[in-house]
Amino acid sequence: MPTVHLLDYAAGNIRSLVNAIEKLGWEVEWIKSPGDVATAEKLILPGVGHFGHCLSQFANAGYAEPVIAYIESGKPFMGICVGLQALFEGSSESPAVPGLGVVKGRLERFRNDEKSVPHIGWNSANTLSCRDSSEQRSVYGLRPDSKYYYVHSYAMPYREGELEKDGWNVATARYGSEDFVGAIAKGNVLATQFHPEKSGAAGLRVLKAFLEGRAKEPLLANANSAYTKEGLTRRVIACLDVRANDQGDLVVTKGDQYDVREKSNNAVRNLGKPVQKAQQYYEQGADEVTFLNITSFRDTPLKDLPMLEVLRQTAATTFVPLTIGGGIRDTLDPETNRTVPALEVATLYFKSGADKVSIGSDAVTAAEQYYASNRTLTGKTAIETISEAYGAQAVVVSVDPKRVYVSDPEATTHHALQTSFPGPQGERYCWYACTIKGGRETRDLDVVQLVTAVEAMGAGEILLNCIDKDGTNSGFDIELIRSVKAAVNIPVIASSGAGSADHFAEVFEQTDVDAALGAGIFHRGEWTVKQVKEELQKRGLMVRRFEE
Ligand code: 1PR
Repeated sequence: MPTVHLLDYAAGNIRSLVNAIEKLGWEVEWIKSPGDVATAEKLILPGVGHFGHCLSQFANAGYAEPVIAYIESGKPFMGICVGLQALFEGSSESPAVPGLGVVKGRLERFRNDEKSVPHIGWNSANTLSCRDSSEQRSVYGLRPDSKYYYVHSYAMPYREGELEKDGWNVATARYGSEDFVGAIAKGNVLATQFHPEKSGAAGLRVLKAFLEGRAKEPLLANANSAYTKEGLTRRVIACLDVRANDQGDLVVTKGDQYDVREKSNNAVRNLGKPVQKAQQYYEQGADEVTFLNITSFRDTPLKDLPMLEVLRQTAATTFVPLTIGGGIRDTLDPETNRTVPALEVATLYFKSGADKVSIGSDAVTAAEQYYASNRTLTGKTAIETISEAYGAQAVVVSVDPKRVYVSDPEATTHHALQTSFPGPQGERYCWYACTIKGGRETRDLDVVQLVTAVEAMGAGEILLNCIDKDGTNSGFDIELIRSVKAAVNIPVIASSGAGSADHFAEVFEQTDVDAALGAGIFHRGEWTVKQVKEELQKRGLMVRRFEE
């Protein structure tokens, strides 16, 4: 098997990259010390998270000079995400920490006045030669009708001609009104801001072209013009609620307003096997797959080895981002009697192939403490510690709100909104109470309080469920989604209630939500992810084209 060297110098999900390389028939060897760098014949520098954290670790371990010397030697080099950012002179994320300076320029934070930050999702990477139909040549397999998975808050702004004058071939992407560098290539160097290992077939094609040294080649087929529009696509996420059934097997289940037991015989509803279902949704074009371990509050996740195995097996064949939720909190290990910090629990999941972890109940407790202590950030919560180590983009907060109706907004101190769907007594207002333990306990904290607190703590995304809507097939709670979107700048995923492609279209047309998630609609086979995305495309909403 041909070999490629990988330099793993900082925290992050490196497992997916290894899986992708192995899937392409290559073997990974690790650079274990600066002295190994010169021995590599092909080198990949990955990286995810915080520029300063990554580059400091990198420099302190003595890698800066050998890597610069390696690049100058002319041998093939690829940087991914922070591995691209490292090539520049610096980043406003950590002004005092220098980059390698191989490429001129400094990264800047995306503006969040018009859009969510981080930039999470599928966007273009178009080179000039890609865009110019007279020269149908592809740089490292990049295609104008493909989309690639990005997740970052800082980017190299694109200013036409600036990098090109130094000989760089630049692929750009647009987020809101900002153009930024999606990938650069020159001579032996390729670097991508996006994650090829998480970009489905399109990303694997880029990785393969690098491994096989195919920097430029004709486009294999003409671009599908329906999909060449630049910009971030609407993300469609498939969610799998997973738990053990009464026989002890892990199954995909689905509740009606969180009740997952069949009315007829009280058995846990069994809708399939987690790994197979995830694979099926990947093949249908799901932009992400989320697993929620819904009964983890009962057992310690340290005992949760089958769930880790589900993740490992899924990550080996499913090259889109994977999120895992359930039981991410400080946990007492009954065997050693030691409290295992949430960060360690999350690390178990990241090492098994998760790209993000989702925190539910623990986020509510942390938010309550935040308000009780006059909005003090302790640096010790699960959100803060995981966000610090793995980056905000790796921390999702899953919210399980439920409606509380009031006839007068003055009757509550909570954020109440006027509703078009009055309560049982005709109440015209409602607020959304946060719950924990899968909706079993309701807290005196509203959803707006929760999301603003967790954003301050460093959460990178909100997964917004709604107990009233869950499993009803009646559409998303647009009022709830609008109020949460108005409260935060981080991306929000709409969840609960999807029953048709129209519901997905409706939530994207009527709110500026960043992604929409469905569960039962896909598990029951009423719609495939592919069909939903085709409908969105027909209605002029930009989606990622599925590629074999
Ligand atoms: O509190 O950090 O241990 O996390 C537990 C996680 O498990 C939370 O994210 C919580 O949302 C989830 N959870 C707990 N109990 C249930 C349950 O259903 N009994 N599921 C549960 C939450 C909601 C969505 C669902 C959408 C879409 N499920 O994930 O997939 O509502 O459904 P639909 O499209 O069929 O309407 P912690």
